[in-house]
Amino acid sequence: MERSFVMVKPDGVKRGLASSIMARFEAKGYRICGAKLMQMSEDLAKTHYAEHKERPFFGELVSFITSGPVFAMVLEGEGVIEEARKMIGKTDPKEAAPGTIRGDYAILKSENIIHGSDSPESAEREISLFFSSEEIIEQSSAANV
Ligand code: RTP
Ligand code: MG
Repeated sequence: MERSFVMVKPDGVKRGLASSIMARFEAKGYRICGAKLMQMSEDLAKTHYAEHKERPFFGELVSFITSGPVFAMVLEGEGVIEEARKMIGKTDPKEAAPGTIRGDYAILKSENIIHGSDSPESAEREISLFFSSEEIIEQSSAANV
């Protein structure tokens, strides 16, 4: 079954939105198969966002994402990678539609509340970067009907 990596960023955790955001994914029907509050190290932040290392905002992005705890999740369900990105909304909250997480909770592109994997390759890479295999719990789909 398809899995994605989703993470409430430090701004979302500070504002007390982690549980509301997790609830949206559960209500949609995705299973939570891993979840934890964690403080990202600078090394982890640089590896996670390595695709942006040449961009002018890279330094700010790394300091923002390490500025406080994040709430990391592994979600499972059919089509979850693409659908979670739709639920998250566009990168710039000003362009994100109302009803999306960024559209409902954020204003600034630099503090846009949540990250979600953008492809099957990113999902696999990010899940293994943030979670050990023991931290991911297999759930039978029967338990979630
Ligand atoms: P994310 O990786 O955090 O889920 O966001 P995303 O896919 O929607 O956007 P991405 O292009 O991967 O950018 C990663 C994060 O970098 C910040 N950003 N700032 N100043 C800028 O032009 C700019 N562009 C991107 C955003 O905070 C974005 O979430
Ligand atoms: Mg991205």
